[in-house]
Amino acid sequence: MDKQQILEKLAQAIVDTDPELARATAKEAIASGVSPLEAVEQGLSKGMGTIGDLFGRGEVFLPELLLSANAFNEAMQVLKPELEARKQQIAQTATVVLGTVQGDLHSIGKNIVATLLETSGFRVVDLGVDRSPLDFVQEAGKANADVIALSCLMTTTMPSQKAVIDVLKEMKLRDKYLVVVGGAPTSQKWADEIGADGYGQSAVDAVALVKRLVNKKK
Ligand code: B12
Repeated sequence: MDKQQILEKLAQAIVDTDPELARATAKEAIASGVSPLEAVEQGLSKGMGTIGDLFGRGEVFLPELLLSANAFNEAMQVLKPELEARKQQIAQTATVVLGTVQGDLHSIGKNIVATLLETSGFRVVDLGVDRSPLDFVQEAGKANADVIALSCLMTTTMPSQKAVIDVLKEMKLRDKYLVVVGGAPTSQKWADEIGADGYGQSAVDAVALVKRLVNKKK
């Protein structure tokens, strides 16, 4: 099976909500020399996008979404150690406090961002999901963070990203941190609108963005 077929099989395992197939195909990908990053971005995430579209059109329902998320996590158990094994040895000094914003329970994309930032040498404090604006600000202070990274997967929770920036401004802390946003409904336009320092479309973008902003601020 060539690389493209393996990536398609990974995506299909997510659409078919099949954890065994997802795990086995992830192993097959590694054994065949497919990069773990490509397996995540071009395989698993594509499948997740497809099931999300089917859900959006009312063709599948919440239980299927949950099962797809489960299959995704199964495959990640194989791929995460492979990503970590490729960890870059260049020591980064920056600390990133990352979480999904208030009202939003989606964690898969955030977890990938956390893994890639870590494997690129950043110190990551993962706050989990559904965290209030004040939580972000307080935890950033405790961690002596350089960057606050906000994940959001629903149009309805986008205002929670803005709320973090508003709280930072109110507390006169806005200049202390770089704030980056991401998640499917967000965009560069949105980042500009709420006064964030940057937007990343994918976990790979998130790493490039944080590197660029941190180096610029030094
Ligand atoms: C999986 C999923 C779930 C799972 C989540 C499991 C989990 N542990 O995360 C479950 C089943 C729990 C779920 C629940 C719900 N969901 Co849901 N879900 C999805 C789905 C299908 C995929 C999301 C995902 O994991 N994608 C894969 C990852 C890898 O991609 P990603 O998250 O976009 O992350 C990448 C980038 O965005 C970026 N990124 C992410 N974060 C950040 C942060 C920064 C700083 C940067 C730079 C980059 C970055 O990097 C990541 C990797 O490349 C989406 C559809 C979609 N197309 O997004 C719907 C979707 C987000 N859900 C939706 C809905 C409606 C819900 C529910 C309300 C359903 C319900 N009726 O209960 C609940 C909400 C619960 C809540 N309060 O949050 C809607 C949202 C609609 C809207 N208003 O915008 C969507 C779009 C589906 C749809 N088409 O209608 N969901």
